[in-house]
Amino acid sequence: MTIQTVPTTPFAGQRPGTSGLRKKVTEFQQPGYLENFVEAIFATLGEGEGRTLVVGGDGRYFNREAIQTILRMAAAHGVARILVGRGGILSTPAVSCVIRKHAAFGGIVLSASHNPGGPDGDFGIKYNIENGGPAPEKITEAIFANTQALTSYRISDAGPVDLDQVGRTRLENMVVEVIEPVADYAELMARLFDFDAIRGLFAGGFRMRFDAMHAVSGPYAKAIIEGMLGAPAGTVVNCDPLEDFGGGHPDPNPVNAADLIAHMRAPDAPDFGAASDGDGDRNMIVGRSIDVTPSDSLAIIAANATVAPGYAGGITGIARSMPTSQAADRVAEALGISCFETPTGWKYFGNLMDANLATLCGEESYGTGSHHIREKDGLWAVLFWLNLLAARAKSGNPSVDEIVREHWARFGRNYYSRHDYEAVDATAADRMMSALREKLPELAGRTLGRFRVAEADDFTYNDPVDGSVATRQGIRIAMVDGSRIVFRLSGTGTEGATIRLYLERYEADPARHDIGTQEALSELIAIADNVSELRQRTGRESPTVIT
Ligand code: VG1
Ligand code: CO
Repeated sequence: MTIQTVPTTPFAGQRPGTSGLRKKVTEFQQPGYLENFVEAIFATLGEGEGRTLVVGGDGRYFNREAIQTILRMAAAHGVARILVGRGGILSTPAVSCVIRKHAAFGGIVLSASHNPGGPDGDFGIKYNIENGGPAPEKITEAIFANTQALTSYRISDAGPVDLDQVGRTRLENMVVEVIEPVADYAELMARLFDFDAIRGLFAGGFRMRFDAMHAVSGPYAKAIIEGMLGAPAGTVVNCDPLEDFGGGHPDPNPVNAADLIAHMRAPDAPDFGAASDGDGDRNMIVGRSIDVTPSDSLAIIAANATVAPGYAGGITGIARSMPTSQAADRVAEALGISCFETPTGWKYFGNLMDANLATLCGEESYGTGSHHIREKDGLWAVLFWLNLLAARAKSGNPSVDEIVREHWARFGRNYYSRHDYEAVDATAADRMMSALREKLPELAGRTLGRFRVAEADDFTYNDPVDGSVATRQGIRIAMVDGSRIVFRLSGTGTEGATIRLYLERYEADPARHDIGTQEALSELIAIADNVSELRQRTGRESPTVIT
């Protein structure tokens, strides 16, 4: 066993995006590609003999190979102890949980989340810091700078480590501890939610369908929902993580989880439907007639937070990403707490939670979470809804649809939709964004259709905790009546550019809460196209995906 120093040259394009470095598997398979990025992580962390790290992934194709490489490189960089999920499996929220619980120095998450997997699919790698959250921009930028300056990487020639046996082994001087992926996470969930009440709900015949989409939340959902909460076997479906997610797109939205939606609309539909994504940090909540928007889910969780034991003392604040609807802002106002607006990506929530300024956080992209960890957490959101339904069961027959309708009746409804234009020509997308940026100064005060523009800008975030500034985080056109049009380019795609158009309109009147979402937003959709010339510039007639 020796530690080798292997000469290398930089690869272009290793700048982490919204959530780590995501590329085609074939790109990661190039000799030195993964090694360079991991070397850049260690170079950024600096010397630190004696540290504990955590590593795990969503089980997608290349996960096991990548973990063996990372273990051999960690051993070569003086890491004292590394915790790795059995089979190389750890959901993103579980990594965050394990880092915090075991006071690790940080962790490496292997996932491309909602992007498809398999030999022709995507792979990804992300570094999380000691609070359990994604590294902030100053660290990801330092990692990128290091990828461009490398001349060699260090790696042990020992191994491979048996990832399938729980227990301790050694690689060089480093202790490798293979842990049960679900244990620490399940223990945390049991402390946050009223498991007795949820058990009672299932015992009373309440039926649920959890679609794990052949991805990493399967083992977690099965152990907790069927194992600990007593839901009947078969409640959790598609629960074995597959290297290619069964050929599907592990993204829990009504388009990609169409099978779940079909089950929820069938005559014998269960009471409650839920799904999660590739790495288990996203969630979708589905009732018998309503697919709950993630923005509404955040607002509803906030309005009802105290039903769950973990939040019985109330919440200090809410944070949402800028494109997420303003439904949560109304709840924050009613509760007399702050609502923060951050750029897209969970890394911006970490400081707010560390400073206890925000308890709950959410994104329109099916991401919800709280300060229990520092990642969004799919199963957590599902357990919150189960806890809420169990609490409501005490005073009648609970239903997701009723809870949503009651919420709209009290706070008004924020009609909301996201239109994605995927794999668009990158130059055309950049030109569209630049042209929009140039138009911004003249938009304020203008009348567009029946809307008047209150404000138009390219979102800048000033972090209230560390004073850091993030610029160019998305173009917002805010109307006087609270409606909004937002444009962003995705930072997680691996092909061309993905344009995201976010649309929102507020409706206070309960008599008008039953309009189809696209219909309710149709005027804004037309205005968005006019202002941006999106169709003309991209040659696309319609979005690739509407959620
Ligand atoms: C997308 C979502 C964003 C989310 C990110 C990571 O980013 O819009 O809200 O935080 O994915 O989610 P982008 O830059 O493509 O819009 V996950 O579940 O893929 O880690
Ligand atoms: Co994810």
